[in-house]
Amino acid sequence: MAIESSTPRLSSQALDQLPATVQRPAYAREGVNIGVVHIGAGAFHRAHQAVAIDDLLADHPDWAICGVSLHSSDARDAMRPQDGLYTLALLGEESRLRIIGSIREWLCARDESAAVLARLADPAVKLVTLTITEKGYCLAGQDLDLAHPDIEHDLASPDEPRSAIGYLVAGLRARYQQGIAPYTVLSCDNLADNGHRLRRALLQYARIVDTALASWIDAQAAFPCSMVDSITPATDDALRERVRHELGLVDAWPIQRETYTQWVVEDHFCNDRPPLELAGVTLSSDIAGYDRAKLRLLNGAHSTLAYLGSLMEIDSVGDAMAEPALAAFVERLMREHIAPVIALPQGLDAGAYIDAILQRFRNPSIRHRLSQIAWDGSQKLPVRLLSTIGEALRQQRTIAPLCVPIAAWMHFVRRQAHRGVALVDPLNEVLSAVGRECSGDPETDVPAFLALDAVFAPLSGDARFRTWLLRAYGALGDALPGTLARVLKAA
Ligand code: CS2
Repeated sequence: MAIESSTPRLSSQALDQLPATVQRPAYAREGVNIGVVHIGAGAFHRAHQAVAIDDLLADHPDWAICGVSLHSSDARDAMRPQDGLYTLALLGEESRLRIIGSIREWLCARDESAAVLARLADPAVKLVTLTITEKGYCLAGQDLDLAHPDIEHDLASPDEPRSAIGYLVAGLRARYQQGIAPYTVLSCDNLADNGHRLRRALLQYARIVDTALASWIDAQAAFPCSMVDSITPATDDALRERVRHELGLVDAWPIQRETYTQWVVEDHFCNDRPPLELAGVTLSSDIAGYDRAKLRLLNGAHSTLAYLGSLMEIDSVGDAMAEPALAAFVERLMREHIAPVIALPQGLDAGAYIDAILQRFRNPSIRHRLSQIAWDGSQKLPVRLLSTIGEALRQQRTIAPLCVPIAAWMHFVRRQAHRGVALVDPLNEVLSAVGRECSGDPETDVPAFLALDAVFAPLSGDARFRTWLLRAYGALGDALPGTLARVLKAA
């Protein structure tokens, strides 16, 4: 965005002039040291993990963050002129602004690769966290996708990596060669078993680069799993304007999120760690249950709203929840077709958890666009909905309603392709090609999607899945946006 010259910019110097209502770093920023490297320093990290660290720095100054973006320089270019400071708007009944200072250094790996590698090799860095989204792991099923262009590139030149895995291994290799203890690698992405999957992929890569290094990583490094939760709508002009108005300063890239936040981390570190529990983080020996509940219920419901809502030409989660048939459908899906199928963590009251999710979706202070949630469907659906369908099939339960959001995604892909709109999805090319060929006839369209192994592999041959998907696709296909509500009532 164009920065107005007349309004001063947020900076360390400007902190003293902020209104008293605005919370600011409770520590002298020049006195903190970098102990964490974060790869993927986008909105979610800045709204979530960076805030937990910000809470700790006054008493634990050695855990400041070096925020790395792998490809885009946007965050670095926006943050450096602001001394790395940014505004977080917490949106709830009492919305408030807070200035976050925990990211002390901002790097873009694309043009500062040496600086990133030096940070990763720094013995003071003991933890590397990641939010690189599902696609950033370059996986094909459970394995590393060796044909992924970034992985191919990195394997050919491991000292000049492009991918997150390439960077993590290059950093570990430098530490191995210099006798420095490895860092803990903590995935904070919406991926089931995120730590285990990352460990497996990273070891596959390391074994190709150097078997002795791979053995060292296998024996010495740790990859805890974690569950992250906080709804973080993309930054928009309304937020920039609110921040400018309330601070009297320009912030080139403020962030917004709901007040609710949760971070559950498996207590399995191979090096020192920040005292995360003091920042409200739950350390647990088994996070699989929390992870499942969040991914299948909240994220499953989100993707359902995203695709059905988009077909109904609805813009945001709040608007979708104001559509009675859609709200009722998503609630029924969670209560009757997801929660009973999945193993929930002991002590979690599924009813209350779902109530809370519905309330969060209705948060009137938030405008969370469905188009943002609709991104990367090919990566999200297997984790969020297809895994539940697989379990429901094993339990001989009905899967009819669970097939509705999958069919909605197929129609969404088809509609975007026919409108000539590219999808935000790593499989855009292949999906758009399938979508362009779709005529609306379930008998030809659905099999074309099911042939996409990367999305449907374990389920595509299941006759019950195919039958219910054909029905759902047919029912949605006949409906106009205004009449979709009737289809949902019957689903
Ligand atoms: C959303 C998530 O964009 C999406 O796909 O479902 O980002 C969701 O808001 C977060 O996982 C909530 O913790």
